[in-house]
Amino acid sequence: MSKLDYKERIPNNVDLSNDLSLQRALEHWQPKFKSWWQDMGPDGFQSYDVYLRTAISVDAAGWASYGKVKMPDYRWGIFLADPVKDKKIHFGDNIGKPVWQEVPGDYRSVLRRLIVTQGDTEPASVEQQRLLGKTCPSIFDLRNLFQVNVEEGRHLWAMVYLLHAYFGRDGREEAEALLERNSGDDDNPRILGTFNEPISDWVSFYMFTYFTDRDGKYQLKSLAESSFDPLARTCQFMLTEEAHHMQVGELGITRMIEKTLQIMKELKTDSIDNIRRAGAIDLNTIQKYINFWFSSSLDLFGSEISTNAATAFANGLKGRPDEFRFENHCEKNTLFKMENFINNKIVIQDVPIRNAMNEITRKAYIDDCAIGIKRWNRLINKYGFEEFELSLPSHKFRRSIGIWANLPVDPKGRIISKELYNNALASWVPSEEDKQFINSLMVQELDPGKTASWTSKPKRGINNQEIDYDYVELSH
Ligand code: BYC
Ligand code: FE
Ligand code: FE
Repeated sequence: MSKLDYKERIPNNVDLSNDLSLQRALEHWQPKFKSWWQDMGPDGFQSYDVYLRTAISVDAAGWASYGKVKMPDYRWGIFLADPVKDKKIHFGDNIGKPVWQEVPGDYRSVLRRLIVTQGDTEPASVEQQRLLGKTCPSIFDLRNLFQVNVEEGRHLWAMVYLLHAYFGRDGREEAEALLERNSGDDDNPRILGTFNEPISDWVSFYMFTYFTDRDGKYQLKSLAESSFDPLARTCQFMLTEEAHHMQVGELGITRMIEKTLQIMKELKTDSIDNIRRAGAIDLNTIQKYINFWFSSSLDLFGSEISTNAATAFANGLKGRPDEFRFENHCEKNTLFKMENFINNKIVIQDVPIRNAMNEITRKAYIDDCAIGIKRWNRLINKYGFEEFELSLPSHKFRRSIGIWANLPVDPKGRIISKELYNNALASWVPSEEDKQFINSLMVQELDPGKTASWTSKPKRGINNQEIDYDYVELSH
């Protein structure tokens, strides 16, 4: 197990001090990152002490240390999981050959595209969440937001390290461009759709960390299988940080639902108006936010049938999440049954598995998303409101990428008329009115231990601290 070196200007476990030109290149990028963080990172709170965890080693158990840090002083660095001796390629056409420590010339541009796409999402999410501090429902939540933000910043560092260390001049240019594209920018937006959607309220933040960070989990799992060993090891370590982001989402949604149920029980009502008047969020509206962020995140897996995905698998650049669970790691002439939409009809088709990798990953993701839904329904039952059930909409609903893109499909997965679809959409995803209502609830609560009206108090503090501990120190 390697300890992380925090004495260096750029903390790392890649022996940076022995590669002076790389160190210099990264030290050149570092101030640009810091100035991006000031301009595009969390608005406000930059001079406050925040109770943050920082990695101290790269093994899965006990890697974190907790303490109060000002965000700009966070020790962003470069941490890769420890190497495995004599590691071999374990999927695709090159099974059994040694993994690569350098980028093979043939795969250079594809690998760079994957790393840039991954890298682009990290700062994008920080930009999307930039204003949320102004409306935090508690300082517990505020601290969680900032923890997620600094770690996404570190994920950016992870990809920038790979670009600088292995892709020469174009890598350095791509690293600069990662700070130049901006979420939602008309002229120079982020690469993937979801990362240009505004996250202007905390309901969206929880949904994003539940659904979109979970895409992160699945993409990182796929890249953690890569034959390009530095990429695999980087992603393995990123996954340990990712788990927390999804927990923030799951806990946030759970607390919000719990508050709604308490109000429903107290007032003996399921009327949307009554619930809203009491300052809570009706389950109907929560379902709409689920519909929005889930459908948007499904697009992040790419097309169901993809030659990009087939090539990436064949060449060993990107595997399936948990590749070891599959029997056949080559999948040369194997087939996968999937639905397709041809000549206005849904047909069942056999597709080469290699071309179906995006769909296979998406299916694993959907099953994972369903776990939280099941838990929330159990909670709803516990409060005695069995007539309500939250659900994931169909994977065909509101898609913009792949087979089902731009088809009028309802949340149950039925193809309907365009007119019906357009008229009903505002009842399936948050309408302007819903958003206005949600925004009216978003008031900043900074009193330690207190929580905004629309959510319940967490049951446990962070790292065994009291629930009303001052996770963000406001007197500074
Ligand atoms: N929006 O064959 P196709 C995370 C493009 S999240 C816009 O369908 P492919 C995080 C695609 O780029 C994880 N464009 O798909 C979460 C391609 O364009 P080019 C991020 C899209 O290539 C929260 C074209 O359509 N990591 O970490 O097999 C907070 C045809 O591509 C979209 C990665 O994404 C879209 N939704 O797969 C912070 C991993 N979808 O090249 C962080 C790296 C597709 O023809 N990326 N396109 O111009 C990849 O593995 C792949 O690029 C994708 C797409 C899975 C995204
Ligand atoms: Fe990330
Ligand atoms: Fe994340």
